[in-house]
Amino acid sequence: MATILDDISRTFSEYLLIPRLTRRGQRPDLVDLSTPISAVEKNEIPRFKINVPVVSACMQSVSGPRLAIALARQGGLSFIFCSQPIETQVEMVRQVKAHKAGFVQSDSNAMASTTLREVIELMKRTGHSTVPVTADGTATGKLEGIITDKDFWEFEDDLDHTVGQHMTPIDNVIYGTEGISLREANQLLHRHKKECLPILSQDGRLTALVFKKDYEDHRRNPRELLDDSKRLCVGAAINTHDYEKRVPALVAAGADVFCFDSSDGFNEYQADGIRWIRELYGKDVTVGGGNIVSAEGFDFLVKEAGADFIKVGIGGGSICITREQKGIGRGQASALLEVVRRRDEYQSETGRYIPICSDGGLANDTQITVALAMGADFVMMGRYFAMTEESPTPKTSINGQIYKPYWGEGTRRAQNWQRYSDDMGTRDLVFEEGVDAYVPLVGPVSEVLDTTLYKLRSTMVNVGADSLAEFREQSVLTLVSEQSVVEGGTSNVFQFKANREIEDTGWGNRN
Ligand code: MZP
Repeated sequence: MATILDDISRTFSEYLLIPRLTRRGQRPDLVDLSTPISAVEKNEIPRFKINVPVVSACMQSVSGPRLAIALARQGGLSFIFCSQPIETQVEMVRQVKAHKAGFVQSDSNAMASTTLREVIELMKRTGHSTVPVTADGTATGKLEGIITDKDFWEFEDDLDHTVGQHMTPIDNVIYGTEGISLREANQLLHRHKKECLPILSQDGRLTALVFKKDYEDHRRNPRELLDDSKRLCVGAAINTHDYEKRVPALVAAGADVFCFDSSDGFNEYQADGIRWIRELYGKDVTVGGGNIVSAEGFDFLVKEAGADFIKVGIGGGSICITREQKGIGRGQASALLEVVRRRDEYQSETGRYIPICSDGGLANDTQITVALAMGADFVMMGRYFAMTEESPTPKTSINGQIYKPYWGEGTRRAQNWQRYSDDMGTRDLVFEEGVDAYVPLVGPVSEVLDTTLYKLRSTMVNVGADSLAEFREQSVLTLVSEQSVVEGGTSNVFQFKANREIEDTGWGNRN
């Protein structure tokens, strides 16, 4: 006979946190939100940490390069979707890695013989207004000068003139030499009132550029998630069908973290994939497994396969209809609590700490906080990021309000058969497990996330926690009755919507 669990499948909205002692001096802005994303060995520091506990979903309508850049600049991480050819995913990863703070390799170069017409076209195509002029027109050629959009007038000058006639020649260019620190480079920019500093090798070849705007960006975004070469970090989703080709290509492109993208990751194909990565790269590559919703799923992917982190969640996603279509899944709170309990037992037995990601179904800021209080180390969200300026989909006006399309990976539109079929037999989606929908536009990632994280930090202070680890340890949660949910809203008062056309500001009403 089937086993019937006593536990009811519960969701985050059924819980509330009980405040605990807040100590003098505790303040939201002093709370540390950094969190590990790779397995932490006993007495060792994590190999990979993110600065805020949020990552964006492995989805076409969510994690493109623009969002990945915006989120990494806020300290989080995007997982570029894998439901696309290897080459295009690699290109997206490259774009994020090219956006590095500090020393950048020039991707817009010209020769002295290039015409102004050609250089204007290059500037428009790349969006860069500073172009190094090298002997062979490459990013590493001998530097002959610099041309910027201030060196000519597009509608006055003869566009058949050459770059050589308008550029600042090398003798007048302020440059740094290879080996210079970023700090020294920024000091040179400051002293000479320059926007861009070329860095040259001993024999005069261009090796990198340092921009004033990157310095300013960094000052404005101190939480930025950077690798050792000061490039932004980015994650990449992979599947169980082509990881042997996809992973090496993504590693070469500079992807920092990998994550198997599967609606149900409790299977031998995924374990094979994780083991394959471990054998080839050892611990140099961080790889997450999932999705699972039970302790036995955790044991399988961690003990048998060696996953670095585990993603929890089946059927809770805002665009997901897996539970209706297939009758599998679990309430997200119940799933998370069971997996966290097993993770903690595993840590007591072995000393190894496995970060847990709560994936999908987070309907508002409170639920992010509850997920982290229950023991998640970070959360993965699709809808939240699909609603931002930087998501890859176009804005659409419907009845006077701006929306963005948001669709699941289990829709015919996404054609992500690999996520829903781990055996090699099926090539088509026979039925859909997701829907094609719209979400309201809420603004840039930086603004939306700032509010969310500020709320999280204030709740952590209410619980007396200075870090996410303390938050997990100290949190006391209570189940709520339907009546207490009603009590939690406003009661017996009138609210007027003067000057507010939209009452709900984005998260919607999924409580
Ligand atoms: P949400 O943040 O929009 O609620 O959920 C995003 C999560 O839903 C993703 O990270 C993924 O785990 C899951 N997902 C993506 N596509 C589908 C689908 O088509 C889905 N069913 O469930």
